[in-house]
Amino acid sequence: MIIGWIGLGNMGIPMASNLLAAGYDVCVWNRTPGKAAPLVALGAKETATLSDLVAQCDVLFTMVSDDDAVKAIYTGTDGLLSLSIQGKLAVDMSTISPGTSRYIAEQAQEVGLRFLDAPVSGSVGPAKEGKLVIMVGGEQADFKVAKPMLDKLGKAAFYLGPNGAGTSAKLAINLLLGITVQGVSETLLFARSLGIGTEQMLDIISESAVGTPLIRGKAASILADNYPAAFALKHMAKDLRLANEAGVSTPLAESVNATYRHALEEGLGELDLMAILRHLEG
Ligand code: NA7
Repeated sequence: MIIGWIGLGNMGIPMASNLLAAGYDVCVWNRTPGKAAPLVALGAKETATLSDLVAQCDVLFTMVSDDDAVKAIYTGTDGLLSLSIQGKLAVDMSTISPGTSRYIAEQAQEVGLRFLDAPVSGSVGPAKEGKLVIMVGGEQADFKVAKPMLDKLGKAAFYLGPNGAGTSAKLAINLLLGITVQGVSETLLFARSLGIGTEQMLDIISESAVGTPLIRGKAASILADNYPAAFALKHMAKDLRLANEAGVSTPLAESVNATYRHALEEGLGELDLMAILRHLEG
């Protein structure tokens, strides 16, 4: 089983590294060349074109930014579906709308490509440690084929039903993430304006019932007012927008969606989502 990995961003690199470390043969391709060096050093083979990648691989993983990127990879000119791909399995781990997942699955079926939507919860740290949470939609038989590989990427892989079910669950969990990060930010600012220092408040939150690994993990970044992207704010904004577009009544998430949109407009998109605190500080 030779794996093709498409998308070498913040998430793609550590995830593909884990498959290499597990002993899989991995070929890699990225739109912008020059990002594969750390993987090539671990034994990956970099291909110059998607066509070369497809010719050499049985299973294809995609981990790219958003709906437009996934459409470009699958249905764009010279995209995967234009290639000789019948009988292979594609696993899209990007976070995109359930509608786009279903659309790609339908298009894939027309050319005999099996397709799973399998987005992840967890950012760069869990990706490096192989501790992502993976939510999968598609045929159960295909999930069983992918499962041994998913087990090298995550600590849990949930099979949820037909195509679009994985991306639906991902939007739901990230709705909670976006709300939580704004909630922590407002809590810290509220405490600060009443004279309680941020470090003390973080300690209190951490020891309380609402203390979570997420908040503990962001504490150093908050105290240093330094937000290198573990999960870029622009991607969180995208996920909240997609959740909002699902048309379900979520009053809190709608308000949080607006905050992230304003933070994007302020130019904070490339920073970690925790930079929402900097945005709210004004
Ligand atoms: P990054 O670090 O922003 O990386 C994005 C990747 O997507 C990167 O490899 C990009 O290639 C690729 N990309 C973006 N647009 C395109 C198009 N149009 N065609 C092909 N490839 C593209 O994102 P993360 O790794 O943090 O996140 C990936 C997903 O997981 C995302 O959905 C998150 O919400 C969760 P480039 O290097 O720019 O050429």
